[in-house]
Amino acid sequence: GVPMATAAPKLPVKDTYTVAFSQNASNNPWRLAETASMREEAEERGHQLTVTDANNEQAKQIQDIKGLIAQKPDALFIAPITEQLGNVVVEAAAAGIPVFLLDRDVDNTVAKPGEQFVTVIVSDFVQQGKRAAWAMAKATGGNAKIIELEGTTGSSPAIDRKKGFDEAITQCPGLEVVVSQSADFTRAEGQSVTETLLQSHPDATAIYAHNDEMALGAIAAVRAAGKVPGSDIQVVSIDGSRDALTAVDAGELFATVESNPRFGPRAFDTMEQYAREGQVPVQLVLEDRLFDKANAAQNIATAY
Ligand code: GYE
Repeated sequence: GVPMATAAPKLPVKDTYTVAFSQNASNNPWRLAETASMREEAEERGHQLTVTDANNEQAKQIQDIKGLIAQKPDALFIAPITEQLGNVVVEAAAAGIPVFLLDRDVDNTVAKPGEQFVTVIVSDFVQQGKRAAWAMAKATGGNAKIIELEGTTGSSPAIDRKKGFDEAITQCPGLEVVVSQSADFTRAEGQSVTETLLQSHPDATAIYAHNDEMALGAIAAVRAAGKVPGSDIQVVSIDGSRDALTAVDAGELFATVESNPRFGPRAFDTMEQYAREGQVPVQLVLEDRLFDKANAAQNIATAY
């Protein structure tokens, strides 16, 4: 089983807590859904929640976290931009504040779960990458020249979604990644990077995007290049946002592997359990679904 976090700073049992959340960006619906889930759940439970937004800038996130540490919250949630944020997690631990990582990890040689931070609550990003590859095999009949749009360089989902996809396609000799480039998890870069890559790789027949926002930008670029998304170019991505489910239903996106952003209930359950029991597993993995033509439409109404 997963080891338990016991050596991180303790959290006393209280009725309500002062909690801080360092969010890394608010530039996509996934981030907004995560922040909303944290706020709703905090309010529901009577916890006081302070949220900062790092604007997708690592230097700002480090400053945000230092500022939050100075406020001495009972607990600190961090959604780190990249794995490079270990040092500031160590600072929080040194200040006696229990840290919980949300949706991305840090370099565990710098800050360890169960020691400098309590736990990390994530999806299985390697598995998501594999599922995206299996969907790609299905979409293309196992033959494709693939453009890969990577997430933010150095972020754990970008690293692991690439790893899982690469591992899975070793079993599919007809699937080949012809070029792979970061588009920073944003729709605008997804579009501009795809525009460029479709010109340098006119033989590409598919796009694997590490998140829905980049896939939606890519679909716009495919259309602008005079090609038809879903027939000339097959597109597969990860997240399960409302716009992506709509694109699946329209036949422009073949599938999106879910990466659930609604962390609030799990985050506060874990925090309260840590206070009560003094230990929780050092990693908590969320269950994700797959959205394709068969179930996209019926999930649009509840999507973010
Ligand atoms: O897929 C993406 C967001 O870290 C799991 O980050 C998260 C990813 C998510 O910007 O849309």
